Amino acid sequence: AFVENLLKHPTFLNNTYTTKFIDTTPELFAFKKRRDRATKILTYIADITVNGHPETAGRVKPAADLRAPKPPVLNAEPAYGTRNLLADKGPQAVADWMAAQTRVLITDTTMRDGHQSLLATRMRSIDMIRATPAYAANLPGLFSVECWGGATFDVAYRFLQECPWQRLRDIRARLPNVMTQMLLRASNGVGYTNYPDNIVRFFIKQAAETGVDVFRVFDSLNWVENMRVAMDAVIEQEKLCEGTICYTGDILNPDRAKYDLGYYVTMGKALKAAGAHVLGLKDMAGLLKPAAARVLITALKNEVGLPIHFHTHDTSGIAAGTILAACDAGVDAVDAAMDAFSGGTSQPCLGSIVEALRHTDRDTGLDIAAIRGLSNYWEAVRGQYAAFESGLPAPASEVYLHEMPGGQFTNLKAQARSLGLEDRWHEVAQAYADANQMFGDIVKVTPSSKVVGDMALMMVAQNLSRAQVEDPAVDLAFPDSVVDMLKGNLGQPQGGWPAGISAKVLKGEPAITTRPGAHMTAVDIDSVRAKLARELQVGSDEAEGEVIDDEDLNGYLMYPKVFTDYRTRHRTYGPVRTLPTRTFFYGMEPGDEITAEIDPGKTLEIRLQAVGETTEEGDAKVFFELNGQPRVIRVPNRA
Ligand code: BTN
Ligand code: 3PY
Ligand code: ZN
Repeated sequence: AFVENLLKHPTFLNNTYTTKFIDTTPELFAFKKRRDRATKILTYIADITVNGHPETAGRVKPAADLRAPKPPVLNAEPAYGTRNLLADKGPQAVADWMAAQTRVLITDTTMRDGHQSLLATRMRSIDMIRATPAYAANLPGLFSVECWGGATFDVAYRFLQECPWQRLRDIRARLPNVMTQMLLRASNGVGYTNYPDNIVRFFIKQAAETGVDVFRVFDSLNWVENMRVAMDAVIEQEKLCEGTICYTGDILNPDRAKYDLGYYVTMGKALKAAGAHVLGLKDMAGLLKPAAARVLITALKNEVGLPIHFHTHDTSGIAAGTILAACDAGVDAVDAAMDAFSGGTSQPCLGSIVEALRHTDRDTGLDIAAIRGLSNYWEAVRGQYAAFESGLPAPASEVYLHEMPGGQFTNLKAQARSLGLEDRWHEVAQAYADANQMFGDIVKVTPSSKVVGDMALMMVAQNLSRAQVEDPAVDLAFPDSVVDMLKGNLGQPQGGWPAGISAKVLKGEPAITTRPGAHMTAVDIDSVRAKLARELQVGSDEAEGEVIDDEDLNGYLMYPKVFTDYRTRHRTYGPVRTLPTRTFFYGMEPGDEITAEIDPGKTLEIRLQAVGETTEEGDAKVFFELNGQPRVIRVPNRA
């Protein structure tokens, strides 16, 4: 009944939604492809069962008695929500509606920043897709569901062996009434470096078509000049453009005068002039303290006049206090993560914020039982990813020293571990702060935060002080990312790059001070498509049925090697995104039975019978039952 309702939904009918499978697979080949895909999936399960998954080796295993995640019961048909308003009346009407609300509007970040900040971005699409109908049915009053962009794009292809576009399409199909939201790094797209303007536009057009409603656009140096191409493209797509200020420093601290109240108000006005429908305030490290939030939100409300959407991280443990202060000061919308994915380096707790505001004039009106139902589901989901828990056991005021973004913290810690520096973490934190000052006290958010992180790891690994790094007499090889940034390839920070360190890093090479995109030639997208088709041998027997559509091309343009590696693995392993998460990361035990829905209504029932001896050639024989029929799969035993 839900699907029927969805299909009849006016917004849905207006859309050109079809599944990619229908688009790209001639019916003629359906039978053959189904059989092939089943064999591929069995090969994957056999491989992981015999050899283990490279990413979970040596990591904590999920509890053996972990309850299976059970999505909440749907209470109602999806009620009219923000997405309907956007489709009916356009983005300016959504912004006007926001400004007219007394209640605080809430964005749920669980499916993007929540797992990016707590689980190294490893949440798989299947766990999201199963939750999405409950958002549509039980929480239609949410402002938006952040579920795409940031690091999720890259990680989907690179580590999860799944297509990020398909994730978006699948979420969109189940969320007809509430806006989806993505995080876009302006000219850096969803990557780590500036892309040519036409690639940025091509990407945004595709994201809008596949299903993004709200684009939170930021620049890693807060350079509005470098945000215009992306903002214009969002506006052209008639989607909600959230032009975003990244917050750093402390407006109440006279020693950090570079980023004072005037700086943020000026930037807010520039974003409004650039066409933002909504002003995003992105406190990526969680540095905005409650008293400062009161001052900042009040000033931005009065002097910019756009509705304000506030995002923060709970690394310090006081982010909920900041949110409540922002609510007092008249913020329009705030981000929070479902309880089970909140706290620490993630967003503060959604259910608790909703309850804190209950029976006040800013009551969100959200159903706390519906929130609990979803959070209980997310709690069971999180348990399956125990191998990727990397976090912070307790709140840490150290964040005010290092100023690391919540989304970077666990990643940098993992990088430090891989370099053997984990027990020197507090030195990394200090070096990060020193590197920031050395670069002139910059905004630190992807990708500028990665550059500061690379510099900090080098300083700790080589026992270098800031003074030594800056000393012209000490010869050093700097990380590539540092050279690239000081060449101007990420854009310009407030006040420009410091002359001393620039001269030392650049060793006489030239730097630009104008917009990087203005120096890049447009990519000929159709010739890239042809080249990629040749490289992947699309049209050959091996690639039977494959096409390179605009979504694929966008993946390739952002991450060429990551994309082609993904496609190559896909040929061997098939649609492994349909496997349950435990199977994907740990394989199966003899006697286990799972199902995998490889197309709507087409389900594989898979039972692992036994893992046989390894042959003289080094192959393990793995015995399955597939839809009741015996199947034997051989995989190389590398264990
Ligand atoms: C990765 O590349 O780390 C994630 C994708 C999984 C690749 C598969 S897992 C089974 C086989 N064994 C490997 O080491 N890689 C592939
Ligand atoms: C990203 O760009 O991925 C971020 O989360 C920045 O905060
Ligand atoms: Zn964030």
